Amino acid sequence: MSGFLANKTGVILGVANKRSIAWACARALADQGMRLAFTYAGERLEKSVRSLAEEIEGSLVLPCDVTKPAEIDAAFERIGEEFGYLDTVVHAVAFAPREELQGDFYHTTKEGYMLSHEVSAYSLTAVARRSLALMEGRQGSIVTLTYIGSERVVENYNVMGIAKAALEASVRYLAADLGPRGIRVNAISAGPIRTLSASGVQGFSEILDHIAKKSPLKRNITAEEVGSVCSFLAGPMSSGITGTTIYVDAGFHVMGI
Ligand code: 1JT
Repeated sequence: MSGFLANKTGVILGVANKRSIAWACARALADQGMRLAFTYAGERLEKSVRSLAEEIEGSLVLPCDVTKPAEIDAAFERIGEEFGYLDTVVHAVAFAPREELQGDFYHTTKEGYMLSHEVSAYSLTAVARRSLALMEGRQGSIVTLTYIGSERVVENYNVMGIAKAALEASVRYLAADLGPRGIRVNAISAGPIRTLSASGVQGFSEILDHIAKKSPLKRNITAEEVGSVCSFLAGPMSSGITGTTIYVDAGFHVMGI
């Protein structure tokens, strides 16, 4: 297969269904010739991920609940056995209990705080550590997803904003640690997109309307636009970029009032 990611391999964590940003990233990487492994968290998602992965030739599907160290170990061991090496990790995993994404932030429970950070922030470091051996000497690239709620107050985003701030700081520290090994680490700050995660978020339609009205491009972004930037960050065109956050948000983040 030709394409600028031919003979490269990658793993995507966080596909739930065909609307997932992770799925758009997978399509973009596969379109450039990358061979992919997909992970799913819990049996509930296995069928959906397997049926999507079937669309991508030669792909691998593995369980990996990022709160279970043994599952992360096993997933990377299998990737090593099947692929022999790894070039790209796409971390598209986040979770917070629904009740935490509404009302006042100060009501955040300790349990909600800890769980959201474990799944959405710490997991990047947990996964990065396991990928090192497989990425050695291959100019690897680690890409994660974030949201502007990490740097500005976005009503209802609440504890996820704190977790995404920790995730973005983790990107910088990991970039410094892994740069000497040739591994780059970056985040994509995506504008709001109607995905499974967004479903049930109070007032999500109003957020989309606001972006369409106020952003420089006067529209919302698509998951495919995030996928394109993901393939750019995975490939050789971004060889000088690490530790940073790239906005795929129709320019919304530059606006004041
Ligand atoms: C999670 C969820 C992480 C929704 C997310 C997310 N990152 C972005 N979104 C969409 C979103 C959500 C809210 C919002 C604006 C955008 C849900 C499951 C947990 C992880 O606030 C107005 C709440």
